[in-house]
Amino acid sequence: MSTQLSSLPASEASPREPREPALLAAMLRGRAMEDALGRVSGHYHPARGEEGVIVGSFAALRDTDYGLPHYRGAIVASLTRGADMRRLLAGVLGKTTGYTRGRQRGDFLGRFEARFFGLFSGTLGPSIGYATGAALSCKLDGGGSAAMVTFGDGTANSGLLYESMNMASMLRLPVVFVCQNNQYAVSMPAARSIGGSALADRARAFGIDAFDVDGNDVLAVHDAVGRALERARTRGTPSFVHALTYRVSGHWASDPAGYRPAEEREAWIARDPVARLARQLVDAGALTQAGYEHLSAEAEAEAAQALTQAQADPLPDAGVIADADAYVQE
Ligand SMILES: Cc1ncc(C[n+]2csc(CCOP(=O)(O)OP(=O)(O)O)c2C)c(N)n1
Ligand SMILES: [Mg+2]
Repeated sequence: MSTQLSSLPASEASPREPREPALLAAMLRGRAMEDALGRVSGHYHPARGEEGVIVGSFAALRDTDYGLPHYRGAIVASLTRGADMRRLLAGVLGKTTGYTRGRQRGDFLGRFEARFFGLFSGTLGPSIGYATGAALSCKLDGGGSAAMVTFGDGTANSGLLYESMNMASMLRLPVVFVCQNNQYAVSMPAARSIGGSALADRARAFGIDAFDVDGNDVLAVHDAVGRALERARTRGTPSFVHALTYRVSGHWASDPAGYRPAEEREAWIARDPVARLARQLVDAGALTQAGYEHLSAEAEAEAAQALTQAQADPLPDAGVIADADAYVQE
């Protein structure tokens, strides 16, 4: 499956390649890649169930925009932006063939040359500041491009979000803040950690346009983020998109997540974003059930092959890790 979304126009279907099949393929490939990884890494933080937010938002970027993903789903976001699946998997396994050549966790960083930045440490929050800085550079470069950052509900309590929203409002920066609210921060429910008004209201308090969107509806996310990015590119204004979704897996692949009710998880699995778009396409006659199963099987075969290759790739020599940076190829 070779559908690339990096050139997909924001919030509109290309006449030759309608966005729905491309978004479905991107979600299926991302899920298959993460499932393959989950079989060999219990420490990996899966984004299962959150693909609607991740794919919907990152597919709305243009090549000239900056994208800074939340750590959960960062490799799905990178895949959506055209990265190579084998290299993404190799990065998580610490191999030299990963985009960071084994110097930094591949699920924390990404494909730098695609204007795709990740976390530079395990600390959550700074990427919101980096995105705001990237938006300032877009503005200083004369406009026409934008920056987008996704972050979790737990990270939404970081002070840097509020400093960044204030700066974005006052300087009119072309930045889109997207909250990937999966309703948990490790074992802490968002309902017990986010005080006061709704997250979108917090953004409005800074004079920023803010929208709530169903995060399990990839088309709604793609529309909302696409419109916000277009406003940022053409008018230079910031936006905030609050996308409600659910963390179907544990905090990491081997977390049994016994701290939350099984019925809650089951109710959200019934709203799965991948199955939902597939059903919409089948109901509309744009895809057959057999066609859907073929696409799924194709994504799984691609992921299995990419994982086998990544596992066979070499680890870096211990000596080079400390004396070369993660990105620069000497
Ligand atoms: C500043 C900071 N505080 C705490 C942590 C530890 N930590 C790692 S993941 C995580 C949960 C973050 O929740 P959220 O932002 O909702 O992301 P999710 O894991 O749900 O995708 C926490 C608290 C951290 N990495 N950085
Ligand atoms: Mg969360």
